[in-house]
Amino acid sequence: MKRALITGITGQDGSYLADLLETKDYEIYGLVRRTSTDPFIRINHLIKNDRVKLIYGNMRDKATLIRALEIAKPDEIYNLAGQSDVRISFDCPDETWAINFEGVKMLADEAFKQNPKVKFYQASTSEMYGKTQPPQNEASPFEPVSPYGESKHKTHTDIVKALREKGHFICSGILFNHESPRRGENFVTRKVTQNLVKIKLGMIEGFELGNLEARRDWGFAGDYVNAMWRMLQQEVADDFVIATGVSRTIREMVEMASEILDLGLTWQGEGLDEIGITKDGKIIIRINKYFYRPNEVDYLRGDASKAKEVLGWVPQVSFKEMIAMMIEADQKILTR
Ligand code: G4F
Repeated sequence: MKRALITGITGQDGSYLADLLETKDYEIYGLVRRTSTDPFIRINHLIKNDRVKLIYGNMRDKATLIRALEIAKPDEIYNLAGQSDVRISFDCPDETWAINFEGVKMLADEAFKQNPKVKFYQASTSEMYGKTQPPQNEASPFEPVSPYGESKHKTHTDIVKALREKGHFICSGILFNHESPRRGENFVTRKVTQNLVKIKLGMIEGFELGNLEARRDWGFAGDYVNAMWRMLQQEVADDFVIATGVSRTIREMVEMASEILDLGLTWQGEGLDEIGITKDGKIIIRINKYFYRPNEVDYLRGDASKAKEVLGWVPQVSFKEMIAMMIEADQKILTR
């Protein structure tokens, strides 16, 4: 039986990955940070069935990482822990750096020290491309524009590439945006599905958004964790772009969610004065400068041909199916 250590197991990706590894009969260990709220909501089903063993730890605390590795004795490590909120990284650059770079360095150095043969997956990101124009693939240059993107880029070059040159098995999964009903409420897709459902149910009148024109390549998180696993089943470690190849604006995403809920959304005005109105004439969306980034990644559209060719990976869930799935889940939660 293979043993896996997942950092960030309570997050969206960690929880889907744990579900996947359970079906493959892994012994699963999860690194969990202590918080004052219940972080286990996404993996409660696995805890109750005793399918994951949780170890308290923190990417900023080396002793806890050493201990987690000693307990888990992993064959595979999936490093999914991180400060993953791009907007917040502008407010908290030091914390972002400490977790996304220094923490990974401590974990990877100690992991290969304890077991030089361990296979290591590093959660890299399309945010590293920054201003690079699409389609972005493994050969495209990186031009990050946020502290988050910079921290991930430096980890990709100075940790992943450097350790691989020394002969270790370490991969970067350059994942484009991936969403699901388990997505955190601060990310734009979930914020939109949740708030539109609340509007439909008469729980709120409206909500605010930032830049509607940025383009993202959105896939389903459940598909993307499958790509992570495939990367670590290869003989040779490598980096892979994971994306759908289709890009949409935030505006188009909002329109699709509104259409599924039959809100009859139309737009009026421009820039910060733009509003979204329902067919009943209610203003449900306003624009707030606060939600704009100091520096924006304007256009992401990934080319995942290499993942298709080498890993045999192709996305299974369409964008519309994913948004519908998120709306259905939010309806269930909010009418409970
Ligand atoms: O949903 P987002 O916050 O995701 P973002 O910044 O693209 O980052 C996500 O994907 C990355 C992969 O490229 C990951 F590495 C990262 O960890 C994270 O998972 O924002 C998407 C877009 C942005 O252009 C943002 O400016 O939506 C725009 N947006 C417009 N209004 C908003 C809002 N984003 C948020 N979070 N909230 C808004 O009200």
